[in-house]
Amino acid sequence: MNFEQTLQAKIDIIEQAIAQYLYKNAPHESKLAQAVDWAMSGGGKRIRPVLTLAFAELCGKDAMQAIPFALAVEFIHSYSLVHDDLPCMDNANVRRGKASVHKQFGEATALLAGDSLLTEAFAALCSNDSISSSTTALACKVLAAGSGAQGGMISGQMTEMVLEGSEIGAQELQKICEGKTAALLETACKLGVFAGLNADVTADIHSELLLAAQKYGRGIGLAFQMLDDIFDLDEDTAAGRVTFATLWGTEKTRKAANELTREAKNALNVFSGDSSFLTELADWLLTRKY
Ligand code: GRG
Repeated sequence: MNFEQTLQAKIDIIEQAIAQYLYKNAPHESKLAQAVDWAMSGGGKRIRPVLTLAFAELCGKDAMQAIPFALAVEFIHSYSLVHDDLPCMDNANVRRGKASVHKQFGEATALLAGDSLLTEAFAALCSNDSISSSTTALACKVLAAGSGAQGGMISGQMTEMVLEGSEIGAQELQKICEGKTAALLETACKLGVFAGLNADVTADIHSELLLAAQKYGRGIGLAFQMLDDIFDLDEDTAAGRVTFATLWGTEKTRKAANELTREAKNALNVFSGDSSFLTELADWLLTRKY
């Protein structure tokens, strides 16, 4: 299989796992179930869960063992998009080419659908029977840190809100993006390593692998944001926001994204497994058009 086929095969596994999970664990109230379904289906690139599966494989495990961790990270990502679209945040009417959850189901239901996905993420994480309870506990901590307010996704979002309208520079912007975008991508990679090792993940060799996964996730995460900023510039949606593209222009932003991708790929050298898929994924993210 070539890269694109391998990527699609992983996405298919994830789509099936999401559908199965939601079918089995649908919220009791049917409007909420529909809103959760709406948030989870249609158009997401599924980059984060793909990363989790790929890192588990890089560490020598079958991707299927990483499914609950992959679902957990995609649930967190999806909840963040639902909440980010709310009228009190970005007030976005459209997400992934269709009505945002609050436009379709109302604000209160969208809020609860996001809450429900956030909660379900931790339930999914803990439902991994093939992983030891000590590894699951560590994975839980990592997911909370990556998505939370202590340097994680929430902290990036909050910093961005606080600094909105101020003349921030590249350093502050990078800090925001490390939280808002890169933290969850790093988490996706680290959870893959947890699923892949499923052993004493605090051993020295394992912490080296976790650090490498984190470096890779951070590098592709920042590059990912830089590309998004270039798209926003093209589409004129940046509207007064400071982004890498408004600060540096397209050419410098692309160069920086290339360099971050190069560093991300280098970080994979400490793994003894075949890292070609993750290398190609990093390059592919640079060439994506959406
Ligand atoms: C919890 C309200 C709240 C916000 C958290 C995630 C987030 C911060 C805000 C969403 C807006 C945004 C542009 C965040 C940066 C991360 C990013 C580029 C998200 C989009 O990820 P993709 O492109 O989305 O992977 P798909 O639709 O493919 O899943």
